[in-house]
Amino acid sequence: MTDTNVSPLKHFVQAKKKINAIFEQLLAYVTEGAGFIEESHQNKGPDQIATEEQLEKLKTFASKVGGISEVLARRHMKVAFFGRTSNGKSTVINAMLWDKVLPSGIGHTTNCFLSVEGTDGDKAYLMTEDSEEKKSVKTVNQLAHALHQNEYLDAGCLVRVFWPKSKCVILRDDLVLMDSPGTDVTTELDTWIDKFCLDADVFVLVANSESTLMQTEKQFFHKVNARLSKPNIFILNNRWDASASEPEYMDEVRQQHTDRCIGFLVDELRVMDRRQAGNRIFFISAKEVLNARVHKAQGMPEGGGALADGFQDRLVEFQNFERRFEVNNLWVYFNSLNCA
Ligand SMILES: Nc1nc2c(ncn2[C@@H]2O[C@H](COP(=O)(O)OP(=O)(O)OP(=O)(O)O)[C@@H](O)[C@H]2O)c(=O)[nH]1
Ligand SMILES: [Mg+2]
Repeated sequence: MTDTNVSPLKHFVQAKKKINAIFEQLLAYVTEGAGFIEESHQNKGPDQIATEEQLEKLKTFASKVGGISEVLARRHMKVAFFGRTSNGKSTVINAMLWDKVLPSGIGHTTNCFLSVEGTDGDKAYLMTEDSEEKKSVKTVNQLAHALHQNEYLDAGCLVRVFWPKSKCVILRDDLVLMDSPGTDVTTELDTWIDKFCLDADVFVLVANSESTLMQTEKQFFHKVNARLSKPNIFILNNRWDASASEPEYMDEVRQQHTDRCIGFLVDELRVMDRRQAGNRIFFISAKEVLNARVHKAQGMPEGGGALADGFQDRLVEFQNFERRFEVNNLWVYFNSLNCA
């Protein structure tokens, strides 16, 4: 499993629980205090302990504390993954979850929005927008089957997958990961953005390192950028294992991709500066990481088969992405509290 002992998100979850408890107590004290003073006012006797003005202040204070504790308790971190079909969005999410949770690959093209969030129970289930029913899922195949069976599903609808927190460390951290159909399969980009993106905290563009960033992918982010002020974006150049077959071009290709991604984030979207952009671009192989993690979870050696050259470097790069991502999420969280 992931190294949770040092995970910043783990500290965050503990801190969040403590803060919640403190605010709940504070709210109880303030509400009780305000109630007590109000009662003494209603009696209009000589034993009034505060002025009308002080009572009003106390009530305002109580409603502020109530508002803050509500935001604190409710806050989820929603991360949305986009990119052209087959770039590996579902595989990236599975790799982060250490398990084949979402269907991916041939015949398993994601045909609607799929969110994955934690449940305290020990059984996975899914919910569709059209019903309150919790439909059980045991395996990826079942999930894929359920998704294909459901004729009402189209690219614009959302299926929520609830996965046991006990099986997956990052879902304990109140994270919601959202998979999407490829940005090239529909022209409904505007509707998608309104429906699924306006409340996303982080966007991950899963690009294919075997080709360059496509216009459809860029266009999508231009539209997001027009609706949200400075969206928080990461770019994953996936399928980097392909570079192992042509090592002589690897550095050059990596530099080219990096320059283009930086140009996109800094000059085109203007969402960050060059220094920040350098920390937002990663070269990974989600498929390798997923396989390695599934093998490890089953107690088998990490590779479990022939590994392409440079596997360890790509694995470390994926871990670096996850670490940066966690730290970024903390930052987003505290920023959002400031605005609350
Ligand atoms: N070689 C290689 N193959 C990968 C990698 N990541 C994903 N794949 C493969 O690419 C295929 C498509 O991956 P998916 O994760 O289904 O891609 P997707 O972006 O979710 O595709 P859609 O749902 O159709 O939009 C699968 O067969 C994966 O095993 C990678 O890093 N390297
Ligand atoms: Mg997919």
